[in-house]
Amino acid sequence: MPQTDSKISYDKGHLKSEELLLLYRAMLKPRLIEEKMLVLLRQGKISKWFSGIGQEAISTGVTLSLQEDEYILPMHRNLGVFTSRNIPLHRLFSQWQGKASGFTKGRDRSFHFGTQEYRIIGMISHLGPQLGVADGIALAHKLKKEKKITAVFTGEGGTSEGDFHEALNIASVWQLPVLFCIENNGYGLSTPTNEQYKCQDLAERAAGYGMESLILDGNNILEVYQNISRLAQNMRENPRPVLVEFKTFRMRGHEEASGTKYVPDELMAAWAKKDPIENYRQFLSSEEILSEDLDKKYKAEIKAEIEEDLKTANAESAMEFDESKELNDVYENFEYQDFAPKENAEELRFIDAVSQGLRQSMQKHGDLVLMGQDIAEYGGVFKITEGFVEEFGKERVRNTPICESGIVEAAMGLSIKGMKSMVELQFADFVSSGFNPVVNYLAKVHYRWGQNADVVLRMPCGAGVGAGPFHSQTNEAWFTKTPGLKVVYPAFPYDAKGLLNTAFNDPNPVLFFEHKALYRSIRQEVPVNYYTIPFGKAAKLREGNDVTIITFGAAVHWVLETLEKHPDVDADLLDLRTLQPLDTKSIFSSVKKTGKVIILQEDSLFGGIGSDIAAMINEECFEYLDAPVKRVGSLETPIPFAKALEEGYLSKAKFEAKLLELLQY
Ligand SMILES: Cc1ncc(C[n+]2csc(CCOP(=O)(O)OP(=O)(O)O)c2C)c(N)n1
Repeated sequence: MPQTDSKISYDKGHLKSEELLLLYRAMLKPRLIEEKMLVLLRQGKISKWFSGIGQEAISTGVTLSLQEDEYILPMHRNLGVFTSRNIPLHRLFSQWQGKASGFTKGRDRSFHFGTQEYRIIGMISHLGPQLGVADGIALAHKLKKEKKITAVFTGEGGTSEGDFHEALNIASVWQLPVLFCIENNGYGLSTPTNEQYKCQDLAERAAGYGMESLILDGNNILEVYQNISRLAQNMRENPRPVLVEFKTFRMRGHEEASGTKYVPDELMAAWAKKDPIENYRQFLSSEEILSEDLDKKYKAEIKAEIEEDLKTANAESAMEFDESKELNDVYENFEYQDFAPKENAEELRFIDAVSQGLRQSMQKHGDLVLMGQDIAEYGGVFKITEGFVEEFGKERVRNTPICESGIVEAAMGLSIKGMKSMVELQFADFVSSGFNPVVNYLAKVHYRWGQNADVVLRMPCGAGVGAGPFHSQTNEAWFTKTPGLKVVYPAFPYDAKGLLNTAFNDPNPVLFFEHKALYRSIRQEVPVNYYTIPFGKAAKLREGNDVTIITFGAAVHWVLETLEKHPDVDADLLDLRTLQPLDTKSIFSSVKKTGKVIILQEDSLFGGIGSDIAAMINEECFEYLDAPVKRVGSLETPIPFAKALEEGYLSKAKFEAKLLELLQY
């Protein structure tokens, strides 16, 4: 190897001069952009900057090793991913300035965006969730036999999150072609590695998941590029996940304002000598591949491009607030298509209706994948997917490890690849273990950058079955308050089937609540054909003039029992069926007619949807009211196990008295 001042030893292998130069130029571009950004930051022209200076060999090396139509999920320091995919710089600048030509219409900042055009799926702030999203994209590739890999980045700090462990485990169990890239840059914000993890190298973790791993010098572009190119080709042929730990260093603060005081000077100085660009420049010049003139030419060209594109971005006007545009982008547009029920019907239990709807949706949507714990051969704990493996195969009916977050994230990944999916939560209570991706990823992704999340979460929920605090919750209120989600809550077999079919046609994330106490207790004639029911339309189960009763789920049946006992009560009974969208029209017109309203919910009272409905009625129907709006909810305690305690807890016990009280008002 020729003499060089380089602190990094390079082996150019079979790479030709043009390729070697291309790699140099690719690293130079993010560096020069960053240098410009630091100036703009000092001038107060941009608000925040996460620097990747010193880490360029990883972003550019990995990106250039992949095919252009392979997905990459980068982090906040991976500018080189974006520039290596040749995104026009003015679009990046507009994105950082919150302008319309960026990727989020000013709705999200910095690198928090995705673009299908460039096959880049940006992070959400929570760092970890994208690791599971990469699993979903890779699963789609695998199911479609596309021989593509997916690369996803994390810092070493992010590897402490549960998402990392879940994603690696899922990828390994399912042998998904995901390249997990850890950029180990020494610090997570101010936390050094010895306060982040205890093993020698993070690559060791792969063994625990039955996965291969590799450690690479993240400052050596040739080591990165050649190894990842080879590995990627191999993974395309033999799909499997691989964990790569890139050793590198973060040369600037976590973000510019936070500084680097906590980093010892000697450490900084040692790594400064290992700068990936300067060392490589010296190597190329010692090899007589890069002349001084060519180097100058590259720099001048890139700087000119930066200046030109900055002008374009600066000239673009700032975003203006338009309420209807903001509201219109929360959900992907869905044109409801009505499939009418036919006459031929059979009596089904609630549970059979759900199962039949699911089966017919699987038949209708060839790309629909079901995921959940024990849903394959075992048929799920409630047996809703019994026989599905025989009919649809194990690729589409997938048992999952016990990792709700990772699976919701994988569902998101499938949607990025245009596939539909269902996640069966074994019990709705366990959605708390997958809460973050539901409320922060699925719910916000369409508003942020126009990507839909075509996911149905099935939520067996509710009390009355003596199952205690962790198998009895009806937790719809955790989701009805989050814009971007749809929430469906049927009370009858007929509705359950039709609404479930609609949920799979709707391209948005739908939480589908199924009350366990109704599964085997409620029967109804259900058309055997495939039919749909639109969201946002309450069912009027009784027509009356004295009082409006508003409810949903199992509570509908409690009301029906009460009305049986009191045939003289002349009530309008509304079963909401869907909570988001909410049929406010039917609510208001009924209240305006009767002048009295009682809202019954199974959940404990405070902060439930009943409170919002009551507030809306007060605002919209005040002058029509003959009595205060009455809310009835369960006790403000967790849900107890013993029969008498559970009965005492439930709002069912209070409803009759409250109704009669209201009628007397
Ligand atoms: C769930 C979550 N917790 C905390 C944070 C705040 N935070 C943002 S970046 C960061 C450090 C990340 O370190 P690392 O993953 O090593 O990446 P690096 O910034 O070093 O590239 C922290 C603590 C966050 N964004 N998300």
